[in-house]
Amino acid sequence: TLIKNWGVRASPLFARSPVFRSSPNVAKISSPTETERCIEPLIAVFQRHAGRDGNNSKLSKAEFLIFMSTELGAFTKNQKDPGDLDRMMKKLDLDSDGQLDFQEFLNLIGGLALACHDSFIKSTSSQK
Ligand SMILES: [Ca+2]
Repeated sequence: TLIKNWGVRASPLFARSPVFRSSPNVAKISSPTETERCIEPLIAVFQRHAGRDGNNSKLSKAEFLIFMSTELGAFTKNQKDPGDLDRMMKKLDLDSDGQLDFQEFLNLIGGLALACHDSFIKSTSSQK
């Protein structure tokens, strides 16, 4: 399957990660690329926040709210209605299990990256 193939392609990336590099069977490996380096902190921050309740594979609603206020404070501050974060969580929770797994979390990160990219494009095109 596609996901399986992706896993195979992603494995050298994990081998380069400092977390996995300590493994004795991993021989000398070149340093990670800029893109590869971007992925690891995303996993780390997700696991750190998701792990508050002992299960680091899913963000509960309480963990999501802490994540939003500590990691995305500038964004959260702009949300005038406190119900906005509730609605955001509901929208991100695609399987409606009340928690965000890493894939659902990535939709949030991807959405934010897209919004940043769009505003960057707008600001650079208006400079011309
Ligand atoms: Ca979910």
